[in-house]
Amino acid sequence: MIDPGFFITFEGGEGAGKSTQIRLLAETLRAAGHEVVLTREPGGTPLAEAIRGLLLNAGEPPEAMTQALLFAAARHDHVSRVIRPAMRAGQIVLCDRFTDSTRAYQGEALAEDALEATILLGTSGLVPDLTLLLDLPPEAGLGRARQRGVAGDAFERADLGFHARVRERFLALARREPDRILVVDADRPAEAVAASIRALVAAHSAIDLAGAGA
Ligand code: T5A
Repeated sequence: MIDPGFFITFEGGEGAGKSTQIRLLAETLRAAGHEVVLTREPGGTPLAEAIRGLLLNAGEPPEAMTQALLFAAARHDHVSRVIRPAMRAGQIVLCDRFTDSTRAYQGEALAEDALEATILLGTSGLVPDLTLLLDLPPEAGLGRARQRGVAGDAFERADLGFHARVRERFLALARREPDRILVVDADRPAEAVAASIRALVAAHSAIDLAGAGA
């Protein structure tokens, strides 16, 4: 059975503006009268948030397969307890990072078939209806993230070359699935990025952005 809800994921490198943009889109959708669930990965449930702490605050990141399995375990809890129920209830789910982050970050060290096997376990086959890839040079994103003055997590501390390769893997995924993954130039003021996102959502979904309260 096809769920009546709609599932949008936000992807991109560190500091690309995902949290900022997901909040702005949620405000627009709620003002238009939609029921919206805003969530994130790793996280979204108490168990998955605990796994997030293990992954991001570890001194040394665990091996890539251990990472992928922990992301999959967190995601399974998140999908089954939060995302699927919301989709069944006809809600719009906005998620800050999802499976494409696993492909872009853990894809460096793992063979594709092994990585896809962990992704399938974590999602039970759930694929986003739409993915907005916020793209900008990693220097700019890391600079933004560091300006907040919060100590970087285990992934943020990786070298610039790693983040440049993460960006390339995200862009390669967008080339492979151009109908699902839409690239947004995130190297612009937040309001300009938000306007592009509203236009893309309007053009690529049946969601009415100008509904009731808009
Ligand atoms: N990970 C995750 C994996 O390795 N595999 C996986 O499967 C998954 C799911 C998650 C880490 O886990 C890894 C990837 C990550 O390294 P996280 O805390 O979610 O960690 O990290 P980020 O997603 O990178 O979170 P950030 O908060 O750093 O980045 P955002 O959400 O992209 O950016 P945002 O909106 O918080 O903005 C950052 C700063 O920039 C400013 C904001 O005000 C803020 O100060 N800003 C702008 N400044 C100028 N112009 C704009 N347009 C701006 N937009 C925002």
